Amino acid sequence: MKIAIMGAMPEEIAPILEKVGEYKTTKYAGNIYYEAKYNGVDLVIAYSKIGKVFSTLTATTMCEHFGAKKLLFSGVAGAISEKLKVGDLIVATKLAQHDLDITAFGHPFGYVPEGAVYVEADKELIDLSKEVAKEMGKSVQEGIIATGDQFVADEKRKNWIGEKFGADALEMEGASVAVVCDALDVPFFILRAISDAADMDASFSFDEFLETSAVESAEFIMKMVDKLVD
Ligand code: OS5
Repeated sequence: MKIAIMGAMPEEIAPILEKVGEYKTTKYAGNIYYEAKYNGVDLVIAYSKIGKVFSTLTATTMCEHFGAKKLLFSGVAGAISEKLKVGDLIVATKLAQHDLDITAFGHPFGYVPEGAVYVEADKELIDLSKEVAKEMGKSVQEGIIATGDQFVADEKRKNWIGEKFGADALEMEGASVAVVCDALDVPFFILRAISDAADMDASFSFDEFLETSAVESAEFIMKMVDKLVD
């Protein structure tokens, strides 16, 4: 079984590449894919570049071209919930696109006909993450993640997203990856470590904590891989 591990930015997959050691690189459709054998399991690893379009392309490529049968996303996010602080981990139970808006036709935010506002992540992978959290002695929160093509650095926008979608954290790729995996029947898991509070200081906090938070997320994801291999 091949497992895909994706991030959006180089910093989000760097700790994973370091952990796997040796890999083969393949250029495909404008991205680099890293194929590795890790504890006897085949991995395909890539960063997509930022946003919903690039992450859709990468998730689709990992499943359809490289044959991934499960997809794990590792990265950072902005916090909405007051309970989430920099460095904390959040596992997405379901994801929504906060910038999808055809409300002029009477539809709710995040909805298009024949789609759904929320896409649910794989329950077995979420259960596995609880075991991993216990073994690592880490507290990992579960919650709703909202995705949009926008770096949110504004309290009002963040609160609106929190209220409209019941979201606990926000980022720019998770929901598009979720839509792809759901459509292709590939179980998926989205993990994010908090880098900022999506407020007026977000860009400074992001710059300061991108690397350390990305490592937090990547270490947890690799423990998930260890468990999946067992
Ligand atoms: O991937 C984007 C979404 N990520 C999660 C996130 C987030 N999303 C929305 N709002 C927030 N408050 C969020 N906090 C965390 C992180 C990432 C955000 S976009 C950051 C862009 C930073 C950057 N721009 N240029 N570079 C870095 C340098 C560069 C230059 C050339 C090639 C690559 C990088």
